[in-house]
Amino acid sequence: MRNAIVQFLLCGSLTFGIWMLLLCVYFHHDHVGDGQAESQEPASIWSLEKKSQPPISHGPGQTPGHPVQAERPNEDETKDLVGKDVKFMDAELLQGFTKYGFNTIISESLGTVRPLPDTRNEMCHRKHYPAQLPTASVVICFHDEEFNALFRTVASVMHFTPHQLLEEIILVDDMSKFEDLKEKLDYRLEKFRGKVKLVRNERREGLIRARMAGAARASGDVLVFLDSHCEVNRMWLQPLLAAVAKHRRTVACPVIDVIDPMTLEYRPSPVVRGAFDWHLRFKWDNVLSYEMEGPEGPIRPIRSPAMAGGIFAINRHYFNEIGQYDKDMDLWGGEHLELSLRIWMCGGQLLVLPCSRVGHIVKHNTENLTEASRALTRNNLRLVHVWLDEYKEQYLLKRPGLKSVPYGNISERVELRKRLGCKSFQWYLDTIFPELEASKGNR
Ligand SMILES: *[C@@H]1O[C@H](CO)[C@@H](O)[C@H](O)[C@H]1NC(C)=O
Ligand SMILES: *[C@@H]1O[C@H](CO)[C@@H](O)[C@H](O)[C@H]1NC(C)=O
Ligand SMILES: [Mn+2]
Repeated sequence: MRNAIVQFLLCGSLTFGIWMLLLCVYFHHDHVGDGQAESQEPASIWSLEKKSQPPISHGPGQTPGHPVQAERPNEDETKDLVGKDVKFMDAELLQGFTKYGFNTIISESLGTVRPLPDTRNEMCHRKHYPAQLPTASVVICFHDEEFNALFRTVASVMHFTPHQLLEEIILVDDMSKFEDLKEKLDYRLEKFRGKVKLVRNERREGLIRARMAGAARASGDVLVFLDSHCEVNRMWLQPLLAAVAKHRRTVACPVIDVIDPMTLEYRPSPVVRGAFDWHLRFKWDNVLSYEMEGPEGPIRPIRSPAMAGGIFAINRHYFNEIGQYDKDMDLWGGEHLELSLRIWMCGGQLLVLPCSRVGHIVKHNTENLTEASRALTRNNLRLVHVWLDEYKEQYLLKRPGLKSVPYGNISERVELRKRLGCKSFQWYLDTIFPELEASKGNR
């Protein structure tokens, strides 16, 4: 369908193109709504668009009147935005959106570096970090990413990271097809020679295995995973490294600021914690008030039941010890929740560091929905069968269609869980995420 849109545009049928876009937007919404009723996994554009957009997003799944909702973009806002601007949309803009999921005209005009607003709380300015911190290997995987967005990700890391803390940036090209990501990228990365390594997969592995490939080549003390359409902000790395250095089993996430897909405006996000519902859909949740008590108040690290997606820091050896990722998961989706459960249930902790800020483009999905949906279903089933204990039945009961969906051999992961001596899912519910248990009735 995407090709059809492009062709029609080339023929000058702009009106038709706009209608198609509106239809796409409408269809996405429709799909999100339907997803819950069907036995198939919900195909939210947010959860699907994970490679590019880990469910670092917003609206769907949040309860109405949620205070966070007003401050974070949600799907309806995005729809309005697209709807409002659609009359100004020219063919190039539309083509960029279909190909990359955001406004590539602005992305090109911004170039490779731009000034960013300091979105941190004032108290962060007075915070000091140890002089001796571990070094970081920043791992960025990409597949057919827009050149400037990718390059800005790398350039912002180079710009806002103290040289001595950055062991390397490892770029993993997960079999991109776009021409500008080949020689042109090699050539442009020359200026970061010595710091940036580019690894190219021989076949499409999906985000999960691409990350593992990147991690396997890293030599820094701490692995820091980023999406390929981010801009890190000032002092982004020190809070993450300090948290990981303090407790080896701490996994540290920054606050994810919003980069608007239409305007590429960089906007602050409130400090929220990651959560999910009984459909395993990620959502943001309010920070419990006691988490913000004490002298540090609003800049205190927040315990988070789940991570949003692909942006976090973890001790490299610890990452290996707790079993990296499930290599039999496909493309993307579910792996961030699987890792979150594994961290908490197997003796680690997951924190959001309010003084660390990383901007992330809230991309629209550009992937093949059939394939993405299939991968998400498979990945979630693997998670459910390994980690959910008796709650597995509860998950499957509402989705009889999933009973016959194959999810591969999970014995290695079950073995891993035993070997690590992990606690039960009931313990996780009781101790880390009681709000999920409480929401059982209205799931
Ligand atoms: C999406 O993937 C499915 C299965 O691989 C394939 O049959 C279908 O043609 C693809 N759709 C598009 C639009 O590429
Ligand atoms: C699953 O994998 C394990 C080893 O990882 C193997 O021993 C076992 O036979 C496999 N099970 C099936 C049904 O293939
Ligand atoms: Mn993303």
